[in-house]
Amino acid sequence: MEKQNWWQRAVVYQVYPRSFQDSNGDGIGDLGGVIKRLPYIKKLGADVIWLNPIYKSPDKDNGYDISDYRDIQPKFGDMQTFDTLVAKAHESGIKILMDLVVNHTSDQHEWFKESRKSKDNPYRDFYIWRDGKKGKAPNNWGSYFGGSTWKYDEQTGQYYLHLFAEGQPDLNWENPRMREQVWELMRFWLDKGVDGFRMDVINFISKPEGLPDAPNPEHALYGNAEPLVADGAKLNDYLKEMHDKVLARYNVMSVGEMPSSKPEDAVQYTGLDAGELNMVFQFDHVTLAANPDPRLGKWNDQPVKLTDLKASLSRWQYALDGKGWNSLYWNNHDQPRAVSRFGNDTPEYRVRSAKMLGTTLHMMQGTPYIYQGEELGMTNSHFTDLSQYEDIESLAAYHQLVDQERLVDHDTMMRYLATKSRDNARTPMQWDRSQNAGFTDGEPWLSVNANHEKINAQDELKDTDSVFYYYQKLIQLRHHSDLIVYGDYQELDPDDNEVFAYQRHYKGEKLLVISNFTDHELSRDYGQAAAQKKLIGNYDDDLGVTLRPYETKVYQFDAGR
Ligand code: TEU
Ligand code: CA
Repeated sequence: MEKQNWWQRAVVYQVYPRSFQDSNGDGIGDLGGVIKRLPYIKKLGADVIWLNPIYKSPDKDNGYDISDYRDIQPKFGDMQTFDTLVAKAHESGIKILMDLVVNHTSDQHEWFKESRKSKDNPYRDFYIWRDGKKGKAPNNWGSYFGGSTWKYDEQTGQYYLHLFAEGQPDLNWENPRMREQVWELMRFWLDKGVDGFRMDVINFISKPEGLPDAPNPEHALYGNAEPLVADGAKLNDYLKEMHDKVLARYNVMSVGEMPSSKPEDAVQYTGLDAGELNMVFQFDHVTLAANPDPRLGKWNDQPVKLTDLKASLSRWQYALDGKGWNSLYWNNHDQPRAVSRFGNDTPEYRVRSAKMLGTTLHMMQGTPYIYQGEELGMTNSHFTDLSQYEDIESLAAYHQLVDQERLVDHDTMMRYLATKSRDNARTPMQWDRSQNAGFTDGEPWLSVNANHEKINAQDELKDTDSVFYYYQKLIQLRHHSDLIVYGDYQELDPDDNEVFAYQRHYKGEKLLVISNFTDHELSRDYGQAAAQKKLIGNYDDDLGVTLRPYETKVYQFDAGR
């Protein structure tokens, strides 16, 4: 390979603007807040900020339902504030990645308003309209947010497709005029100086010919159509066209969100010479816990087996090495908090296990993503009352599984939500110990986690042993090491269900990473005694083959050893 691109050495910090920092007391984070906190992100050392959608939106799905691609959500600010943000970020050497949501728009987008007017409207074919079948929906697909993916529209007597909420109609990518509009809006932002895109469910844009029934109606909730709509026949063509007509003309980065894509698919999309995308967000390692009942979709509270997690991450490391490029993430705005899910968020082990997880991920090959608050070891929200949840997915799932289908009872569902709800990641950023954690002077749109008195940026910035400074060091190590950026990957002892160990090689040098995923002491010998250097670890001293609870350590071996 050895093709060097700026995004291969970069670390991305994900900002969920709604929950990051409020600057005007309305309880909603905004662009002014992001500007205020740029020095914090700079101090951490991240190279890129990925902003979740900040466009004009009715907010049915927190901005993933866009009504105007060229305007800013008024709650978040205006175009002038946005331009200031980009300028200030660039002044501090930080790039800005926008969220591109073009599998669907809002039903309030002008295109859709036109489209639904009449069958011969010039925008009709911007969306996917079908006749019903015997008075019912055109097929049996279930939406991610409950019910059918089809919504009947009185005005023209046809149904439109929405894989997500009713207010999120799917765009028709078969239509070249529609695609041209997408290329134009991408150029609009790139010409403003943004540095690339994270592309929402971009592997869903090519729908299967004829829109056939899904073979698994029992998965009615949470996208039983996923196997059919993911990685469709024309996806490569669309991505190549996007690359040739837009991306190739700018020095920017692109990451496609791709639920259920397999490594073989990702090699095609991210192939270093394929001319499509730079990397994808795969979902393997965040969809491991199997649910005994497929009708429940993602809802369960099963722990993940370490051997499964290792196999999953390793599979992607091997498959893309030298051929494509990985993105590395433990969590984001859709996933539970890393330390609560894969580590241990009790007071005794939270800090140790957060550092252990960070190390395990950041020493792999790929571009690491840090979700806001992960660098503080922020935990799941631990909500106990349904009224505390705001997320459309969580509420729709409760409604369908508890009220309508009676598949689970209230208490069970509350446990599932506490484990998997997207709101776990969306509680406000914990800046300090004050009542609303320094997030807002007003009433926060989503409750602040009570543990902000113990877990917050202000305290961590005063403590040299904090998760924050540990992440800062992880980032610095990557910036200065070709071994970490480019080295190949080799998993050690795949059957070990307690320790995740792997090594990396580059030009004769070797990196050895050892992480204890348990709360007890273990002993493992990978020849660490022969290392020249210990790069980082989460205990001050080193007991050699002994691994204390959640201990992690990284060793470097010189060339020729
Ligand atoms: O998520 C896509 C996706 O696959 C969702 O099913 C998501 O992973 C799921 O909610 C997890 O349980 C993207 C966005 O990241 C998400 O916030 C949006 O709601 C969704 O697309 C629709 O735009
Ligand atoms: Ca605000």
